Amino acid sequence: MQTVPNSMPANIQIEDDRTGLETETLKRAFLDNLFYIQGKFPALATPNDYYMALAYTVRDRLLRRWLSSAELYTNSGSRTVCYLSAEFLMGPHLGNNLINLGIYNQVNQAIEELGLNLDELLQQEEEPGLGNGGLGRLAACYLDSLASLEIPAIGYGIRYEFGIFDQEIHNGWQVEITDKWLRYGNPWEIARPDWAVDVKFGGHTESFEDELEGRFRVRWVPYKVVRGIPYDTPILGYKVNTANTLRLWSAEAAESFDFAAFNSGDYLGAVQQKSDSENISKVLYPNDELYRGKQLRLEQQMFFVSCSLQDMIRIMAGQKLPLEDFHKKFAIQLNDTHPAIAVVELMRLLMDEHSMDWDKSWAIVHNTFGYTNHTLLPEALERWPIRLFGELLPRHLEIVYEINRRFLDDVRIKFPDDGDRLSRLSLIDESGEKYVRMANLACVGSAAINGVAALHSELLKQTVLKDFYEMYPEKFSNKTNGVTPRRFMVLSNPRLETLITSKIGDSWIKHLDELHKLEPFVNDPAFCAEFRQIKHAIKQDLANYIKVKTNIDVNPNSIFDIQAKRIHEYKRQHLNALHIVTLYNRIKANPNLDITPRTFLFGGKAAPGYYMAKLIIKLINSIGDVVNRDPDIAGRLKVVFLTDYNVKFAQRVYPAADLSEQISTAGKEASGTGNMKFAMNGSLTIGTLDGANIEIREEVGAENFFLFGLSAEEVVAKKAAGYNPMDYYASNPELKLVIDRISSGFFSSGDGNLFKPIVDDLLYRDEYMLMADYQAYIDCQDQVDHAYRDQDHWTRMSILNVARMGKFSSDRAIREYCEDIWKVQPVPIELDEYRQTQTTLNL
Ligand code: HTE
Repeated sequence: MQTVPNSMPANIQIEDDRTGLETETLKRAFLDNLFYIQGKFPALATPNDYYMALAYTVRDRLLRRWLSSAELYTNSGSRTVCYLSAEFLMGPHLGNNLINLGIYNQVNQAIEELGLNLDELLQQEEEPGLGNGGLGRLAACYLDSLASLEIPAIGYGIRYEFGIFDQEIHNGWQVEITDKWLRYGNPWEIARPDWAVDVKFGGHTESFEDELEGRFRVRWVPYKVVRGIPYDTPILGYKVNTANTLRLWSAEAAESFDFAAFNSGDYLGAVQQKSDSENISKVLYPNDELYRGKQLRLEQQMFFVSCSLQDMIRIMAGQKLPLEDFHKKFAIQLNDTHPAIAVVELMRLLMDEHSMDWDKSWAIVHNTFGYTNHTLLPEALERWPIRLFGELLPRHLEIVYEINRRFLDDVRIKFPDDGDRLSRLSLIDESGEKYVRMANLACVGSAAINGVAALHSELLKQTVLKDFYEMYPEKFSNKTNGVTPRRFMVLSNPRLETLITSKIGDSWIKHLDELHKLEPFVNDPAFCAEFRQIKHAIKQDLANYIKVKTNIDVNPNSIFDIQAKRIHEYKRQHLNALHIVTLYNRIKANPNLDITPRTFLFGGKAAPGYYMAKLIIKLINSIGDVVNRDPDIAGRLKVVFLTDYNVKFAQRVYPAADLSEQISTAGKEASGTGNMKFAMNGSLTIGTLDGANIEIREEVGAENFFLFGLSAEEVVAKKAAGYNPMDYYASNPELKLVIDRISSGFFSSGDGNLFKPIVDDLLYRDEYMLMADYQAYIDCQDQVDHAYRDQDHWTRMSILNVARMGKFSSDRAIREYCEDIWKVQPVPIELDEYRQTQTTLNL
């Protein structure tokens, strides 16, 4: 394969093994990587070896784009977006890179000719699960859109050694298994140890007079220093040459041994210090929307923020840009408050490490940051006890106090004699034990503040950030979330992609609004039939997968009714469970009931310490155990818990849904993004007026959306009027029967205590108002049942959902951020040819 056959004409060129896209070249490159990188020949190669060989083959084809992007950004000093996020839930890279490079079909062909199967190789990839849920996945979608729109951008985060845990279900209960995603190596990252930076923690501060300027300065004498090593992953845009960087920091000891401790004989103490340092990037905290004031978490935040800011300063120095222009070079977005310490750390770096004065530093800092809020839930609000904060970050506490002093002076001028307002706005909570309020810090330190859906942004202004809205109304805007159609349509649903493209061409993939061109096809019976066949085939695939994984038979002609998201009381998976029990009771009472067969699918992880969420998982599995084998049900209802739901699994699930459950208590789900992924794959939504559901319904049309339940305003009013969930139990016989069935131990082998915490909560507290929404939900589900019987009409609604979801592309969201907040322009990349010809270094 390495030599030119004699028969080949002399003018034929051999393609470069690292870049060529001909089938023969791809095959040669694949075998070359198998041999020289994996060190295997085919007879010994495992499926993982084949995956790795293919991953390197694809990575090679990315590198010229990546280096050309880096080179142009370096030479042109282009304005750059820095997306700071404690989570990036990237999902598998291989398939996405094949799509964005536009070489899926060529590679598929080459792999087939080698006697292998591309789908099987794709399944080998262990996904980097470096996030919990929507917030982390949003960061990943935004990186895809930034690159696709040719915007210079860097994603900064933490290279957790253990990402979100793998979920197993034992006897119906969730069991957490550590996620060893790096076990077989990660072909997508390149370590850059020469760009390592040091981060200080603890110790004390000393003031001194600057010898040159005679100015008051502060020196921080830390207790420990941790080194951050950057690991870079290329983020290729869709069919462009732009390849941006995801830069994740891994923590190491600053020196491999503490020599002082070592020489004094404390060998184990020295090793201990080393492993303490490495602990910082060891594990992702698996709580979604639940704040826990753990010191290690604050260390993680400070660690990646300081590494990232120092990296930006290094980049500016490399480009010979003056530090005074920091805010012109970089727009930094804070993904919730997890990186909000950046406001303080940038002040410190500019003042203490680069001898800038306060006013100049502050002018830069508060023009650099934007802050995105992702939740209104009070339990998610980050606030660090002053003592912990001051012990870990003594210099930062001083700076926080000074920012606060100056800020509160401004507040006094705008709102004289309003002490309550001052204490609400203060960066320090002084109502009891003292805390640093991170949302307040983010608001003061940012030029722009946004929520993630229209309702959420309005509620922010009326509730948790009301005082900040009154202080700085001009900072506030809405940026409704979006998701990338490359991963969540093209990659995950190739059959639908092919059908759509055959009708309207492929430019919808970059301009999702063009899906509108599908609307006329709702009147084309052949199109509708094909659309319906595709949905059915995908459901059959998922049914096969479920059979293999769980040995449960599910009927692909039944309604696939899916709720896939983190398990949370506010998301109300247990309301869905009440519906299942309602239908079960109806069939038990009337075995001949005329009911549309349904398969209830649940997927999602519970935070390991969230007892109620774990009990909800057990409840769903327990109901499933009874319903699935009750002969009276005769297969009309099936309940399946999809174990270990993650991005890879999600890509199978969204395309297979008929009905998408978006049933949070109104006002609680900031946006949701799964709701978008389902709808753009032709699933109909049953949902409340919450988050982005409202905007989805506006787009797809009320007649193509199953709406139920209290509005956010009604929820608040009902609470204020004195909500008593027991009233609903007492007055609604069908609801009473459902609750009694669960309490009786019917689903728990007679154990009437097992689900008592759920039942008691519903009857006596019901914070999330399941009881109030129950009847409306059941009525709406009955409408779904009837609607599904008219398959022509259902298909029509489904097609219109796809056709009208264009707004929810992350490209639209990112364009809005670029125009309103970041003020950045595209920088198109020309592919630099030098790699193939250059044989000397032009230094
Ligand atoms: C919202 C979800 C929204 C998504 O962000 C969420 N917010 C968090 N997690 C989410 O999925 C969050 C996690 C930890 C701390 C604070 C917030 O719940 C992206 O779609 O509605 O904006």
